[in-house]
Amino acid sequence: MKKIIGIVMAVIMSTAMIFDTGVVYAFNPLAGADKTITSANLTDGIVAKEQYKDCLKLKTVSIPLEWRSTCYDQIRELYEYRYCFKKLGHIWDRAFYNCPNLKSITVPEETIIGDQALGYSDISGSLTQDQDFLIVGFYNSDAERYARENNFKFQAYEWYTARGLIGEEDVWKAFTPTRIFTPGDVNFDGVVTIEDAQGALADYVTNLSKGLSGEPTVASDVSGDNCYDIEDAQLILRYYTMNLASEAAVTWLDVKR
Ligand SMILES: [Ca+2]
Ligand SMILES: [Ca+2]
Repeated sequence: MKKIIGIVMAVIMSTAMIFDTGVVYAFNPLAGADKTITSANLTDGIVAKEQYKDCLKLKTVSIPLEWRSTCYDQIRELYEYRYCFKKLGHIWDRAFYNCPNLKSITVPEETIIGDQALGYSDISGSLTQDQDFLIVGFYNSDAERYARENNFKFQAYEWYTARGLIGEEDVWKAFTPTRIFTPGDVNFDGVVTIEDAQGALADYVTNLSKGLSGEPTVASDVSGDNCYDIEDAQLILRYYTMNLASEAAVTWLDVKR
């Protein structure tokens, strides 16, 4: 059994390397990070308020994965293993403010995200939002809440169970990324168009007639109030028409101002 466990762990750890390519930086969180870094590996349990603020060259942020052996399943008579991200309790307010080269971050299930912690900048002199910023996280997590309320793209991770890939007795759990949710793209074709505004309106009418509530996702709940209703349809239409009329890209922040 030990040998099998070792093989399973080796395979998973090699997979984990995909997520763990950053450079480890040791620092005092209260002093903030070195502003010249290009990558960071979050190992300290939290990211302090404004810790990476103004790290203009920062491109990649990774969070180590670690093995957690979960249990021996008495009924199925097999071991179940799971690997998870290292615990990261908080990414505090404006932790990655003014990091224009950081385009994506993967966030553990339990991490709480503070105000303007990700995807915001005032380098241009006024508050702006990186509309292409991608948050990778888990359904029903605070990362999803932050992406929904702030209109950032969101890619969900889902757990899956694999069995018998290495040893017949072993089960291991891992996660795999699913679709990317783009704010306002309710028909999931990758862009926000008039069809999304029409679709959102149609969803609202259908749900109203059936006495149902629409499902508030990162794509559908662009107002960020945890409801999918007429307000979202109106905002999607406004986002589409404002972008149509403007030469420069109009962000959700602009639309909601
Ligand atoms: Ca669309
Ligand atoms: Ca809404």
